[in-house]
Amino acid sequence: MVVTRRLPAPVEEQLAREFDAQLNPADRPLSAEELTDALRGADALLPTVTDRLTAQVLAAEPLRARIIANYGVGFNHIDTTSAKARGLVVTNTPDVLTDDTADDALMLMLMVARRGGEGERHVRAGAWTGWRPTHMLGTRVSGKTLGLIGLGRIGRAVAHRARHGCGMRVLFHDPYPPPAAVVAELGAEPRGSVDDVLREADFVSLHSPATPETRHLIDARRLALMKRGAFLINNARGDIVDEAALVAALKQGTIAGAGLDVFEREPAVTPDLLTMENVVLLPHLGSATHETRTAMGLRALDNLRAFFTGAAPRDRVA
Ligand code: 8YV
Repeated sequence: MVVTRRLPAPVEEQLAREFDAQLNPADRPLSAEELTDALRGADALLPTVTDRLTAQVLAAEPLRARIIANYGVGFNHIDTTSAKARGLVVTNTPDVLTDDTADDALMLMLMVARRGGEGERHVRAGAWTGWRPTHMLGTRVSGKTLGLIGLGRIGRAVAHRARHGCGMRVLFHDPYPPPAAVVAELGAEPRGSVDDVLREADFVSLHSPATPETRHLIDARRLALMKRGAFLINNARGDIVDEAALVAALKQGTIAGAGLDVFEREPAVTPDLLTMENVVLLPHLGSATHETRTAMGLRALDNLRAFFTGAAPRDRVA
């Protein structure tokens, strides 16, 4: 099996015990040619978000691989239609990263509203002259209205934290909502459209998968629907937001700020964002804890183990 990136040590150790695993100790991203070679030479590939498994890569001939066990819940970097056409099974790693990713969304929300990033830069720059009643005032989070676009596993974990931790009112739109009992227990209020959520929310947090339908879901028109004092939070996928439109909206004061963990062209970030104080920028840290990154690896391993013992891998997505 080919493992495309360096993984936490307990995962690599277990992989090496159970499989003939080609690891990547230098952690250098593989090129398209190297990914194609891996599909030609190995029975399984364990890739992640930085590996673009396009139709062209998946056209590898002769194809030896039978399973792509993705490390991560999102799999928009894999052309699943082509994978299916080639008879490749694709799995992901849901559940284990839900709580940490929800924590990350809360962190972004609190940091941007309470000017956490800006304040930290201020202190580190030696610019702080001392406490004063009017210094660096931000926006209250507690008791405000949070609008969730997507109420899947992560959206629900964010709703729970926001409601019980910050006493927020939670609205959501999801074209595939969870059962009514789950929504009722969360105390989240459904809205019939994304636009309806945007009009009412003080904070909008994105928790949809990246699909052709959600590409640039948040565009100039929708940003203009948001309240002028509202903040946009995205730790789902960069593709969901039209980054150029977001930059324009931030420049024009259409919205108050943004907390971003993901970007359209990672690791590139639109240069204008780097100079804006009302924007929090994190390097795709959603699931980045020791606990979760190990659990993600072990979950990918579970899928591989099941597949090669002839059982159905529990996280099959294609
Ligand atoms: C990962 C993620 O860090 O799982 C996902 O979809 O975005 C993050 O948890 C990374 O993208 C690995 O796939």
